[in-house]
Parts: sequence; C-alpha cells; structure tokens
Amino acid sequence: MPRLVVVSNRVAIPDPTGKGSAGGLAVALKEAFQAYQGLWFGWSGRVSSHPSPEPKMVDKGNVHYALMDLAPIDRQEYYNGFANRALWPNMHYRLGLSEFSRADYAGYLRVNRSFANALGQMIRPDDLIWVHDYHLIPLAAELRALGVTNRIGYFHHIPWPAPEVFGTLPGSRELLRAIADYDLVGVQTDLDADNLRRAIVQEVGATQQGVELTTANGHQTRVKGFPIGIDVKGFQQLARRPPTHRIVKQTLASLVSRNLIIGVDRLDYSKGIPERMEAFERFLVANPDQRGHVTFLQIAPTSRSEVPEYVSLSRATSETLGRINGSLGEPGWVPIHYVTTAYPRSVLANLYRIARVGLVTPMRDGMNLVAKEYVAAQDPEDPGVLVLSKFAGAAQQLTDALIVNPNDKFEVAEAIRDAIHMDRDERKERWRRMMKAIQDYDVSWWAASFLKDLSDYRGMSKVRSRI
Ligand code: ADQ
Repeated sequence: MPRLVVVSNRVAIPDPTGKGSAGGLAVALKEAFQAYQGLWFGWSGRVSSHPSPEPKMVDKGNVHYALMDLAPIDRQEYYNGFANRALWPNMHYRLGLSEFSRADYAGYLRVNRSFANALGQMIRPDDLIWVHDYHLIPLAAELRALGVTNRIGYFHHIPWPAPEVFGTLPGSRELLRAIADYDLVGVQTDLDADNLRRAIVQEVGATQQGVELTTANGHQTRVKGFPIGIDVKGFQQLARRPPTHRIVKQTLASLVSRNLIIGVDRLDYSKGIPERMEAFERFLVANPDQRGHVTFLQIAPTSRSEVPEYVSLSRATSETLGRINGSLGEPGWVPIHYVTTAYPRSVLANLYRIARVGLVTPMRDGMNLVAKEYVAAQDPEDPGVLVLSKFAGAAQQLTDALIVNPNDKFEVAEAIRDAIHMDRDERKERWRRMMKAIQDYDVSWWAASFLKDLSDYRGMSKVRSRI
C-alpha cells in the first residue's frame, strides 16, 4: 500500500480521551488516512530553545506523527512574521496590513529548509506527499533540491489573489518558482486557480495549456480548483442531538419569542467581524420594530495574539461591540452577545440549528467552512437562512444563500431583514439546493479527488527520467 505523507504547519494528533474537538484538517484527512498508511509531519506547536533537527515520533493507529519543535526566533520569523504578517494579509487583499521584513522571509525559508531536511530522510520511493497551506510553499523546492522525485501535491487553503496583488510582495517571484515545483497545486476556487496560473505564466515564464503549466526546465505542474467540503453526515448528526451544553440551553432559554442570528469565526480581520456588527446595528436602526426581538450571537475565539494587527482587531471589536450595545441595548435585551471561547463542534452544531440566520460575511475567505456547517445543521422542515459574503469561496457553490458585499453595511442589513422575514417555502427551497451542493462536494470528495489527481498524474516523469 503506498504511503500518504501529509505535511502541514500544525499537526493534529487525535486526543487520547476522544473528547476534544478535532482540528479541521484532521477531520478532512480522516478518510484519506484509512485508505493509505499515513505519516503526518509538521510543527508540534512547541517552542524550544534548542529544537532537535530530528522529529519526535508518535504512533497512533496506522498514522505516524512526526513532530518538529521550533526555536523562538523561528516561530517569530516564519510563523508570526512572514506567514501571518506578510503572506496572510497579502493573500486576503489587505495590502495596507502586509508587513514585509527580510529577516522574517529568511526565517520562513530557513524553517522550510529544515523541515525538508528532516522529512527528506523519511521519504520512501512510492510515497505520495501532500503539503498544506501558505506556511509551506517552498517545501517541494527544498525537497527537490535534496533529490526527492516523488509526486508532491500542495493545497492552498486561503485565497490566491490577483497577480497584481501578489506581485506587490517582495519574494513573490521566488515563491511562484517554488510553487511550480509541485506536481499538483489545488486551490479553493476556479478564480484562485486562474489567478495563480496567470501569475506563474507572467512571472516565471511558464507556458500554459489548459490547467497545465510547463516551466523552462521542462517541469510540468497543474493548478486546479478543489473546493474543500465538510463531513456533512457527521455534522448533521451532531446538530440533531439534543443540546446538553450550558451555553446552548441558556441561549435557548433567552430566545423566547426572539430570533437568533449567529456568527462563528476565528477573530481575524479577514472575517469582517466589526463590519458585521455595524451591519447589524444598521439593521436595528432601520427596523426599530425588531429591537428586543432579535439577538446576534458572535462567537470569535482569539487567534494569532502575538501578531500586532490581531491585538488591534481585538480592541477595535470590543469597542464596536460596547458602542452598539451601549447605544441600542435596553434593560432585559443586549443586542449583541460576544463570546471569545472556542466551543466543541457539537455545541456549534446545536447553536447553528437554533439560529434563524447564519451571518457569514468575511471580507475575503478561501472557502469558509462555517457557511457549510450552518447549512448542514439546519432542520429540513424549518431551516434558517444563510447570509453569505460574495468574497468567500463558498459563495461560488452556495448561490442560494443571500449573497452580499460585506463592504456595504446597508446591503448586509437589508439581507438580515429579508432573511428574518423569508417565508418557510422559500427557506426550504433555498436550503434544499444548498444542501445538495455541500453533499455533492463534501470532504470525502475533496480529499479523494485531490489524491486521485495527484496519483494519476504523470507530469513529472519526463524530468524524473532525466535525473
Ligand atoms: P479558517 O480561516 O480557520 O480556515 P473556516 O473555513 O471558517 O476558517 O474554518 C474554521 C473552522 O473552525 C470551522 O470548522 C469552524 O467550525 C471552526 N471554528 C470557528 N470558530 C470556532 C469556535 N468559536 N469554536 C469552535 N470552532 C470554531 C482556513 C481558510 C478558510 C478555509 C479553511 C479550510 O481561511 O477559508 O475554508 O481553511 O480550507
């Protein structure tokens, strides 16, 4: 049986108690790891002053986990620095927030090289290697430099911006050259794929035939959209379970004759959380009859709190929240409930199901799985309405959501009003079509179709035979 080698920035080892909530990628790869023998390589999440150049091995079932520690400077430059202060904002079209530093970029390349050195020694000839996300773009190029000729695929979870935007980032051409060293590059949408192919053609001088690109050295790579999905059946089952968690019971109790609107995100400026609160404010101002009858619950655990832009966002969000609740709230009714706890998936599923409206309005998002989870969790006989940003990859598939531009709070406010007043027949009809879209392209489809494409692909053979 060929081995599947997954590489990602963070490695999610199954919780021995089985109680913890599995990370997104762990859920996505569960089935793939049943079909293959597995090795999952990446950062342990730990920082050590003298990290070992060799990974620490942990074995669980048929998956071996290879965990690398990082030195404090590595975490600062590679993770907080180049990945999260330069690449992330650039790829989410926030050029004003993108902070490039040569030291950070050098740290990013250094960590990718040290990961490749450690991983390279573990690779067997017929391993299929699947690298995940923007932290690890140069990994294939580093592995190739060590003589690794295996098929290597890359999946990019966040948007790939227009070439004019990506080109503003110093180092962008080198990164494009590096990405062309993969055999298959998967992105979330056809638009992302088109952006990336155009950039590789323009900046690296590759020739293009359909989805296939050939670089000057004869290496061929394919760039295609593979929209990521969720475990629809699993999520539906969670949503149908009777609520046991305190927050769900309290929320239900507080909702007598009130509608619930829900937002669930990591606290990240790409998710448009303060903008969403302002749109809700606009809705309450324009629809005074709704005051006291609607509550907006925003769940947003803090993330990347070592990155200065996230500290400012946290402050700005709390200020917006305080201002709105102070000016519009009444004794007995708080318009926005804001919670910074990360809840288990079962709790989210229950909350999605009782919410009349799912408000998913990122300024940019690769896909956005919350939109799909919200749809999966609904009661088919009385489903809620999804309000979805046109800038989430999910909007390409969920065209029966109420699609909005998150930069226009008036438009979002109108969509909230329409969602609350939508009759049951229309809600059911829209939900049925969205449900079909998420079932047809669920997480099993995503992993299986990427891996099939990668294993069928012969593009590297010409180069391999010359080595
Ligand atoms: P994220 O930016 O993290 O992922 P998203 O797709 O919404 O965004 O995934 C978040 C996941 O975390 C969801 O499964 C959600 O349920 C969970 N989550 C969010 N808030 C939570 C909370 N308060 N408590 C518990 N769980 C919570 C990146 C890209 C996305 C892309 C995914 C997958 O930015 O665009 O969809 O990868 O490719």
